[in-house]
Amino acid sequence: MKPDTIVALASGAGRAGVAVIRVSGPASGDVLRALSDRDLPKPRHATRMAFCAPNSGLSLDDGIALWFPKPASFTGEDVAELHVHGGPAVVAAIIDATLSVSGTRLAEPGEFTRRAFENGKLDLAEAEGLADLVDAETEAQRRQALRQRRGALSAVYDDWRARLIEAAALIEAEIDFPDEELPDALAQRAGPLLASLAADMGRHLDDAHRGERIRDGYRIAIIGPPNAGKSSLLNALAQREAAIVSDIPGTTRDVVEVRLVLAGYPVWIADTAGLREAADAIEAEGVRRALARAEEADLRLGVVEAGAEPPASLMATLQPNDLLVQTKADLLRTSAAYGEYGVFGVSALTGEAMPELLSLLTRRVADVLGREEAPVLTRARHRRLVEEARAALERAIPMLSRGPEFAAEDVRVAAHAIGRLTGRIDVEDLLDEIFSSFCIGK
Ligand SMILES: Nc1nc2c(ncn2[C@@H]2O[C@H](COP(=O)(O)OP(=O)(O)OP(=O)(O)O)[C@@H](O)[C@H]2O)c(=O)[nH]1
Ligand SMILES: [Mg+2]
Repeated sequence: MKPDTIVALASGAGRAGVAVIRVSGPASGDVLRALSDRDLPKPRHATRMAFCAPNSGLSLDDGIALWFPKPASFTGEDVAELHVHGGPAVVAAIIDATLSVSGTRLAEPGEFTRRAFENGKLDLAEAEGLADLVDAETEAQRRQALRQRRGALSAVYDDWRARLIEAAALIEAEIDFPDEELPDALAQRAGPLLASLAADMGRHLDDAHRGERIRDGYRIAIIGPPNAGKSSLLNALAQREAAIVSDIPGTTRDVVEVRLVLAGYPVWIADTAGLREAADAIEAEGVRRALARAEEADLRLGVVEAGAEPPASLMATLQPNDLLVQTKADLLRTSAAYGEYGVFGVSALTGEAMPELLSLLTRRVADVLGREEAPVLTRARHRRLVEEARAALERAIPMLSRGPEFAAEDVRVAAHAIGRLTGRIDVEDLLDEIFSSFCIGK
């Protein structure tokens, strides 16, 4: 069956100098002819065009048309791009005109990218990289997304898959021809192959969630007793009144999050409820959320008032390499050191030592996220599948010595998980979920 020809505004919605309307599918050429009343433009050459309504001949706008005959197009189908003036009325009129051509309809979210995937123009990891590139707001996000879009992550996964297939072939050969004198014992050949793969996967997983943090943000949680000045500290870091400050202990109940960009990396700083025996059920829920957020965070910023001892509940929540700060340094001149946590005296009120605290946080974030090395896991979906593959290999390796048939199934499970990463195999169930979350093609 001939696929529908899909139409969408490819540039951002709203008023703009230029808007780009993209058309993909077998009727794309008909759309260009119907709107311009002339032959198709030369492929991939910007061609000036007067666009008019197909039925009435009414003039709609002057612009540029681009014609990408299949397969050399983004989707692999015939694609037309109409560059018109970016006013909402112009865009609406041009889209209406394209939809009057038979076989066309509006695209679903992500549908252009989905067609590109289905026509083998990009694999799933590359498509995710493209979606991230469109969403990238910081320099680090842009670099990471571009690498993934260009296939750096896919190359890693494809290499693993090829090695798994090689190991599976060795194992299957031994199952199929058990009596043949194979040159090496199976365990000797497939064993090291699988072990080195499991080690590579382990290294890939053991990355402090760097790729996911660059994509979704590094998470810092501010925790400490009530009235310590946590909300004031958040506001000072954010340079706006994000959280309510008052001298009543127990003011903050919900987790209040602010997004910052430090050293080019996205960072979420969360202010939380003060840790204490709660006075009521709502505060108890606030404390529960505070502890949960602290646990999830990449870094906890413990806060105590200058001169006060940090309570046991706070010290129990802090982990090695976390930071402890004394607030309200303007009230007191002494500064104590608390064991392994370097203590910092700051004042949200006067701004004292705030630049130092900010640069310390910036260094922390850059140290963790800033190592430019091999392509990294960027999504929980990838982590899940790589973990699944590694677990299968770890089951398979010791089984090899018992016989090939004991290891074969788990090696297949591992290859299957890795194949799903790039969408080489069996991802029908994932596609709707993945592509509907893409904002391109909307
Ligand atoms: N002098 C001085 N007062 C401060 C400073 N930071 C906060 N305060 C005051 O301390 C009180 C408590 O501040 P908050 O920021 O609301 O404290 P909190 O830790 O968020 O408190 P809860 O939300 O109740 O847990 C307020 O009256 C603030 O004005 C500071 O650096 N210097
Ligand atoms: Mg507060």
